[in-house]
Amino acid sequence: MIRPHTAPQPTPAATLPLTLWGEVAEPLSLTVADLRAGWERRRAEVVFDCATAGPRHHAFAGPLLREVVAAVRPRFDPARRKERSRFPLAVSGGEGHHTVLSWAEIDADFGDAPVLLATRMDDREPDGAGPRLVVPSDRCGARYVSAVTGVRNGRHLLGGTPPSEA
Ligand SMILES: Nc1nc2c(c(=O)[nH]1)N[C@H]1C(S)=C(S)[C@@H](COP(=O)(O)O)O[C@H]1N2
Ligand SMILES: [Mo]
Repeated sequence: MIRPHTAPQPTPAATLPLTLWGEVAEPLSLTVADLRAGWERRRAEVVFDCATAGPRHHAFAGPLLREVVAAVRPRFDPARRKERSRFPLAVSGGEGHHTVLSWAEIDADFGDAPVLLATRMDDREPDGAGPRLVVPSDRCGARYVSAVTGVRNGRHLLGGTPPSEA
């Protein structure tokens, strides 16, 4: 009987593509290689704090989240600031970890935060690790989601009528 050297491994989440979906004109799945090739690379040197592991210092590089999301054309009228001000983004990654941002945080007319989908950390480019959300303005590390597989866009994440008014 021929035995493989190693047992077959399940596909790690980190090798899955990143899918931009939700309230967008064109959903899109991107590999780490696509992210490197398709957008201008920005750098961010950051310090963030982890409740369990202490302060982390890293140099990240990759495209701006807002430029990648712009490619799928989120369904808001760009000329209407109120629409942009209430458009949410939910980012999911490895271990089922997920978080939310608002478009206004990253929009140049509002928070203008240079949030990245980093493909490089400390001069290493581990393709298997997947992209990492980098939020340089955050003091805590919880939104530095690693192995990002999804960015869900849209107003369906918010809104509605408070029960007290229904
Ligand atoms: N996919 C994923 N990303 C994650 C987490 C996680 O559990 N899963 N933990 C977050 C938290 S709480 C912190 S503090 C940082 C820790 O980053 P490090 O492991 O590179 O030090 O990762 C963040 N990103
Ligand atoms: Mo953390």
